[in-house]
Amino acid sequence: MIDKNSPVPIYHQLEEQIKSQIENGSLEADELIPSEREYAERYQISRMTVRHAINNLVKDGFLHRQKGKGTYVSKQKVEQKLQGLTSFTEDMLERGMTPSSRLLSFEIIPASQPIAHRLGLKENTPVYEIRRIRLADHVPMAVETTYLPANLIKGLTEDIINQSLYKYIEEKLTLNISEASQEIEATSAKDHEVKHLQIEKGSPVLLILRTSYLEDGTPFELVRSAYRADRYKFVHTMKR
Ligand code: 16G
Repeated sequence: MIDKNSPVPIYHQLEEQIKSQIENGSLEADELIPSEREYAERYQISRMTVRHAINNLVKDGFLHRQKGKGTYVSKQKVEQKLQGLTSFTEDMLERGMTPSSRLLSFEIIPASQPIAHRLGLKENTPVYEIRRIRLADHVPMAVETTYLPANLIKGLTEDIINQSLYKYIEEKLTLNISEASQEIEATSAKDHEVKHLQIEKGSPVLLILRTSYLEDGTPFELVRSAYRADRYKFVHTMKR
């Protein structure tokens, strides 16, 4: 409840209260929250204070406004742990979500200099270029472009790519995926990402560039993924 004698500002107390209602499920995703007037009456506080709290929750992505309708609870972000090298399919299954892909293009191309360099290949060596939208419970989460040396990751088909690339590499090709190095950068979505991720122009995306290696140290993939920043966050634990 709200404690008017507390040194904690009232707007902040209300913010925390709404946040815990979202966390414990008493306010669900896509639910319309009470109006400013209702909150003001319920807690005997000013509408300005309510607005302050709600504005902050909108800014932090817990709530969103719909013109002429009201303020709704946003879908909470998918948390992706940065420990462990996992595939998109594994990540989503672990969360109880259904992974799927929409293939945008799939071809073999000669590797450009920067791609060849990162994959430890000679320029123009044939590589698969795979562009797919990755979805969780049918909601687009990321646009991913993957480059794989064609004479190492053999026999790829659309069917395989529509399921799990890592599963194919490990189970069918019996290659041991070992480690990856990754860069994460914040940018605003490019036009094609806006379209494929169904987000608004200028929305933030998390850009990930990953090079992954087999057990013997051979680089086997170079991936550029653009994740929706409104639905995804990366978490990791640090030991000292
Ligand atoms: C993830 C990986 C990507 C990998 C893919 C395989 C990141 C940033 N990227 O999306 O490197 O190729 O999983 O997924 O996590 P799949 O086995 O489901 O095809």
